Amino acid sequence: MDEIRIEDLKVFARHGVFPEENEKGQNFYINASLEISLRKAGMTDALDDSVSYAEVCGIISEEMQKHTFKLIEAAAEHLICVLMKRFESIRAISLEIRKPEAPIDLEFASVSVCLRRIRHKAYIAIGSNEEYAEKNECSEELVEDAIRMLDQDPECRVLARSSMIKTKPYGGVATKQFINGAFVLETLYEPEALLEKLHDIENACGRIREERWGDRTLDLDIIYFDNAIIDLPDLTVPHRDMANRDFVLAPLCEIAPDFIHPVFHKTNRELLEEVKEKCIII
Ligand code: A4P
Ligand code: MG
Repeated sequence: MDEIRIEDLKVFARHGVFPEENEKGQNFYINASLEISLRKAGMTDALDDSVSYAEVCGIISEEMQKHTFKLIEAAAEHLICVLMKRFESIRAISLEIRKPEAPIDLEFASVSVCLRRIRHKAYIAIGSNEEYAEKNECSEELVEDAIRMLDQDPECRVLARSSMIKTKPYGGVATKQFINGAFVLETLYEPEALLEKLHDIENACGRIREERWGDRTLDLDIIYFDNAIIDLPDLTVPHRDMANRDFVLAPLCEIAPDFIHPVFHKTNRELLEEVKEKCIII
């Protein structure tokens, strides 16, 4: 992949754990590597087909000075989010912040953090078949809240969503009617961090984990994550049982009918045609 590189951009800012660092300030040095296809700009010789490194340096400098973070980790995460939002053609960013004047009573050249973030696409199934009594919110409101919370997360953006459908409980444990849907997220989270984020949102929407496949205020499942095949103790992607569920595949077909399941090598449309148990209420 092509890259645009920025080396040792010097910014005077006030990040640090100690109050004197926030008051006095110090010099920080930023290295950034932006992964982006430069083929078109190479052919056209037009700045519009690339990313202006002057603008990137301006944004880094301004954001570093505008905010006061305790940790350079947080400053770096923030810079990456801002740059990814501003420049959609950047596929990945590696960003290093060096702090050579860090308050350490020993001889050292510099301390630094280096973060790398990649733009991913995750397909998420959403379902609810219980109201959140404490907040008096019904299933329709809960799914809207959850999608909004994800869209407002600095590391996520909802690119497209399906309509919501009514479905019969599947699996023989849940008793009440569900509403189900799907959406596609652009995200900078890696799969396990995304799952953690989804669990936080389920919890904020009153999810209590009593029994597997039981009634729930909110369920968010990762169906696909790019073309990844993941088999971890807490995470299986593509979702283990998705191919048996019309209430997952029909909403997915609204937003990605031709997406190919990386294990079964069939499109969502083909998988939907093969589902035997029908749960969608027409
Ligand atoms: N986990 C593993 N892989 C994934 C993944 N791809 N996405 C783990 C999300 N979670 C994943 O899930 C249990 C554990 O699965 C998680 O801690 C995570 O580490 P859970 O959400 O705590 O419990 P659950 O939802 O009861 O279990 P499970 O197996 O995820 O059930 P499903 O697949 O979510 O099915 N009928 C209709 N009509 N509509 C529905 O939406 N949903 C279910 C639940 C049953 N019947 C339904 C519906
Ligand atoms: Mg689940």
